[in-house]
Amino acid sequence: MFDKILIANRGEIALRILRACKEMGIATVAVHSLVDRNLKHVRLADESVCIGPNPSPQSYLNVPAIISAMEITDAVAVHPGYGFLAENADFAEQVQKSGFTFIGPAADVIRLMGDKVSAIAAMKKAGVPTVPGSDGSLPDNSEGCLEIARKIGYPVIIKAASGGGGRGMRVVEHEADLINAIAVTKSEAQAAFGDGTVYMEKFLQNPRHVEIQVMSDGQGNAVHLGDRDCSLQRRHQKVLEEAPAPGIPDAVRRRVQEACVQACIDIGYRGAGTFEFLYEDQHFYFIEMNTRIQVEHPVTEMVTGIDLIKEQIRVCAGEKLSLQQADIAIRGHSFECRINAEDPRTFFPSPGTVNNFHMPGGFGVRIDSHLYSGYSVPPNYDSMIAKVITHGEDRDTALARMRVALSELVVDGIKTNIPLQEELVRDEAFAKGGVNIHYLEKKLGL
Ligand code: MV4
Repeated sequence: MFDKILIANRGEIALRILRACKEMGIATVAVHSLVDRNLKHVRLADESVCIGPNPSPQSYLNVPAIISAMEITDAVAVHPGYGFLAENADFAEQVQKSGFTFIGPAADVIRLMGDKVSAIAAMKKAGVPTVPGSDGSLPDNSEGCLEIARKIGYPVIIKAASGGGGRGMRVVEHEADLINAIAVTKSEAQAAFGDGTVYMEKFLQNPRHVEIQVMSDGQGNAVHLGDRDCSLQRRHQKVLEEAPAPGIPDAVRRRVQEACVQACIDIGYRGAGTFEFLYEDQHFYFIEMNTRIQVEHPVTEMVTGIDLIKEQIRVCAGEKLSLQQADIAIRGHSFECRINAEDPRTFFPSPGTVNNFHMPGGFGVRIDSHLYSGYSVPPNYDSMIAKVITHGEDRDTALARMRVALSELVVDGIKTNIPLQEELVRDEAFAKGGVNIHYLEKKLGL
């Protein structure tokens, strides 16, 4: 096992990783920007290093500073968390070339999944169901593109191969708009990602966002840990997630889960990963793979009883997967509400000092947060300040528990989205289960 891990992140996920390391007897190094010197995990880490000024390009994205911090502290591995450098293949490669271990898949696997065209091709080959589409990047000639779209049937969606997470895509309803839409998406992609490669898919009108969690050791062993429904989102930012995804027939679910496991083995995947699908009319359609631990991983931990961070660290240290598929059972239901420092109406970020923080508690309630009374939310980073997670023996119990938990939560001094979450957990359609990706934005009148 690793002697010492450097945590290349901040906030709640840095604290989550720190706790896992401590439980495993692994020494910890926190790296932080100037403004983050009083973060909870920095105080609790064995060592800490200031890696730069507040803007993330100069601190949490500063690769030389992070690798230098590993050298100075004798850390042997780096956990990237989510965001920042978590899916940066060049970072993973540099870490490895410097003689350290990146806690995640090999750099070339990150690269394979970062290019959505190659990711979809790899998944198709492994038997994972994909969206009917162009089967590779679009050709340069208009006639070829028109032909592909005619075969798929309108509406279609043009996506940038280097995009993902909702960046660089455009829906086309009519043939008359196709060629222009391709040209615009291409030039935007070239400007944003330095890669103008685009591909085409059938546009699914009312899907749900359902994702499958996997863990794999890169030595031929892989398992899935069930699914999550993350359909409640606004502008591609998830707001409230749950596990398992409600109302999916067992046979449909089993087929896609097995395909994901096979895909992990095929690509030599190592670590925690997530297969993102659109789910519509009882069919799964693969769209992207995330090669990191995700924000919403706790709902999977709650229903499986498995510590995903500890398992991720173990397999990335070269241990064989200790889990067997037959030992993994989904028990009950879990919800996660993301609490953001933002205006509940305008969604504008609202940094500032938290005068008073009261955490909910009780049976089946978990809070992942770095907040404490007196903590100042800086304006420089993501506005998520806490995750309220509940578990119950069934969906109604877990949801009732969330209503109680949110009613206890107090974050004084800054604006938060707690009022929005309070409303969502009382929403009738949401309580029934299975709302689609447009539900929240429609409800908000966007
Ligand atoms: C789609 C789609 C409909 N059809 N692809 C948005 C984020 C990126 N991960 C993929 N996205 C979508 N791809 C096809 N073929 C609709 C979306 C989409 C979406 C997906 C998941 C969660 C929220 C979303 C909100 C708007 C659009």
